[in-house]
Amino acid sequence: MAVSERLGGLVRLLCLWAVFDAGNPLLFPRESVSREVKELSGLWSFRADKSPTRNQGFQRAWYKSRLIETGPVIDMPVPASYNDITQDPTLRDFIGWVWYEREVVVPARWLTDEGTRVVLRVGSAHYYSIVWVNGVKVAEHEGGHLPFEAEIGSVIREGPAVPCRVTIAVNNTLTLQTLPPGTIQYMSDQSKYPEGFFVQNIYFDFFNYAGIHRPVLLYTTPKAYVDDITVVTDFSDNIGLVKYKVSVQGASTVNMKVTLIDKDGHCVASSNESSGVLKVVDVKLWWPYLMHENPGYLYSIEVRLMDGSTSEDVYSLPVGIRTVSVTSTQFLINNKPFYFHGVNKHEDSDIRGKGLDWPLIVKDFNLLKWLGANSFRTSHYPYAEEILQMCDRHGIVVIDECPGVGIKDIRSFGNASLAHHLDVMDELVSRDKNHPSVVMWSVANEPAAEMRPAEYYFKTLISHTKALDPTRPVTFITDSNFARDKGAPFVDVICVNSYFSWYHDPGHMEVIPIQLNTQFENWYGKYQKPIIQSEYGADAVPGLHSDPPVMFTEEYQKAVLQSYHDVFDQKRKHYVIGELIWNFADFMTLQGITRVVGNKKGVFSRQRQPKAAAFILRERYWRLANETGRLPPWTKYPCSL
Ligand code: GCB
Repeated sequence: MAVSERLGGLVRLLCLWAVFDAGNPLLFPRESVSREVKELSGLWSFRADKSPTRNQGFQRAWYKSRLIETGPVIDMPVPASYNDITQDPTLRDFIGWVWYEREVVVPARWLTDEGTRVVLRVGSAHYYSIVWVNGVKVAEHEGGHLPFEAEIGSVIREGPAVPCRVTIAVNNTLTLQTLPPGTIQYMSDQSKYPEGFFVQNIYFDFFNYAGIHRPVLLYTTPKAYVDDITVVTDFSDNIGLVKYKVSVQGASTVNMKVTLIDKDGHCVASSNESSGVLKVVDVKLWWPYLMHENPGYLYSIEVRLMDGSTSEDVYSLPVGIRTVSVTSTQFLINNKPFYFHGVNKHEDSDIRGKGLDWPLIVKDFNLLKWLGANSFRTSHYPYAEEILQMCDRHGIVVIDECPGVGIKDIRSFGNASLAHHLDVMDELVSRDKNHPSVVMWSVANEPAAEMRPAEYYFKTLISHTKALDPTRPVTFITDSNFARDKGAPFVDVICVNSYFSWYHDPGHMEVIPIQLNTQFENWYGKYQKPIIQSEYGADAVPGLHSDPPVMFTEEYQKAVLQSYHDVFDQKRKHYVIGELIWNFADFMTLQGITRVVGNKKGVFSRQRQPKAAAFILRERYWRLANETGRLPPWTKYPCSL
């Protein structure tokens, strides 16, 4: 390897010195010799505040005593959406504050050992949350899908109630300034509506599930602790480069040992500095699933702090060494062209709604692999960190989307909305920056980008995101309406959704080749940027059949996909770099005349059974994967996984 090439990698990395500094760092809680984790998953007490103003809980200070002392409570599982847990339709469609409470026995040592920090962390709650411990407010957070935490050591030591009481109030109301936005509409005509009737209007196509969706837990660290780690990787020939930066809280000077460890447990590089570049000889790169015989290779970087006393902190972070870049016609991972053959998903299932559920997560990964999908987009919000960790390990490539969905009202382009959107991007990048699977940020889905303020809004949002993370491309997802291209000049990759022969020219599949060709030529012609078909598809009610195909049957869904695929095959020779089906599985939506118990564009049913389209997609994706010619024979389709 030429010396200049090696230096090239180093210089590239050193230029990234100032990145990733925004956002409140929240390392994923991991156990280590210095850190304990106590999960609070299970049954919590629950009450929805059904008072007309939804404010009784605050007026009567429900957080000050046990919830059961201020009124009736029911059992509520955490994590889970509360909407589908009971038989009560008013709870399914509830808008306003709900109250959760759980008592926890905190290990005595956590209370007596002043050198231990005790942190309460909520993986995500929809959408506005306030948290009290023993009646003392410890945290307030706006927005779902992202974690927040509070150090509670001083509160639990003050009046060591046994057990200690955690109360969380969560409000799912959406306004013009929230993400996603929504409006509350009161109907005061009492000849038509009952007294106090109001609805939550939303401008997105999934059920507005609410509650505590991801695990709540307590974890400990020593007083001096690893607060954040940022890792950026590169390579040159067989040398891997891991640029890292560790931030420490709770001590002005500490001794540090940073070690990079391979999968077999061998130390491959180390340092005593809080930032620097670790070099890995004979590097094993992180490769996507089906692009390499050994996908998802992870090292781990172990940070060990010694503050001179006996207590030390140890934190280990998985690290995949890979690069991402974009040309005018290609998406490159490790300098090799990568074609996205994948899906759009939702966090959605029967009963649990958006609650994190391990059996579902593992089933979905098995289905992704069966399908031959190498990627997905986290439509339309950040998914659980546990899911991204699976992607890292299995080599599933991710387009990581923020909850900027349904920005349709001109009032949602104001300064307050933009400021919140920027904060959410800070939180998202801060949470997900170290995942090798995350290769691109998506700042919004199908906003009304033809509106006047949209240009300033998206220019600011996209440039802010690029400044946060110069190592990954940025996109925003547009529909095929060419008038909505206001964000396109600023993005690195154009992502277009279209539903030809469905929302337009319903039943006329003969328009697909013409309209899809026009779509691609327009966008590429104007912007000369690579394009991903980020959504396409058709609803199919499982088991509904018709030949010749008609809308809503499995045959129609299959035929729409095949027509799209013909055009993709022409365009992927030039500038189309990916195709993501809408959707992986059927999912729940608001009730409405276009939805028969939810959106049925899944290639799997909501219960994860394949429709005819799944087999079409499976054949195609394995064929596309085999074209790379880099798969060992045993991974070739058909195979048993
Ligand atoms: C879209 C949206 C997605 C919808 C889908 C549909 O363009 O991005 O959220 O669910 O269309 O099925 O209408």
